[in-house]
Amino acid sequence: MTEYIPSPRDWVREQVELYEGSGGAEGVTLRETGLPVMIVTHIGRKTGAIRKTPLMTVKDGDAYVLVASQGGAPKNPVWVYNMRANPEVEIRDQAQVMKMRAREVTDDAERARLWEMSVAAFPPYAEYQAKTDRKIPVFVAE
Ligand code: F42
Repeated sequence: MTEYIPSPRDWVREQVELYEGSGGAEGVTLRETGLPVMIVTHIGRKTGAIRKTPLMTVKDGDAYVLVASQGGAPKNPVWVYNMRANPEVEIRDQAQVMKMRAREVTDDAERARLWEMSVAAFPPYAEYQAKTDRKIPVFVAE
């Protein structure tokens, strides 16, 4: 069995434990915002270990949009590199668990459409983009 390495960040690790431990009944929103969170399970590109990353839930029909905002930090979150190396992911949206493939969105028009949708779902994404010089990577899991 592949090893699971929890996030080194306490609040992230605890959210994953509560979310998965309750079968998607608890810990499913981002703190005071009350907005929905999903858990993206993927594989570390160097360790080969299982990684679990909570992200805001952004839906485009049956597909999910993954926004690598990391609060507008100057660097990409490292899950971006894991997903570029291995696009096979599992998305947990509350009690629903789905195997999907994550594709980085490179087409400008498609990114613009998905970005607008992401900001509508989670308005702070707009502030995060304004805070950083990097163009925030966007993936779509389908
Ligand atoms: N982050 C976002 O970017 N967008 C969101 O919408 C978002 C929402 C959200 C909601 C709830 C919540 O609890 C957290 C949320 N976060 C959101 C934070 C998100 O879950 C991640 O913590 C954040 O994006 C940082 O991702 P990260 O992949 O950089 O994680 C760090 C903390 C981490 O785990 N680092 C590990 C470490 O040990 O330092 C490395 C993990 C790793 O994947 N290692 C790879 C491996 O091989 O195993 C190697 C990677 C490499 O190339 O070096």
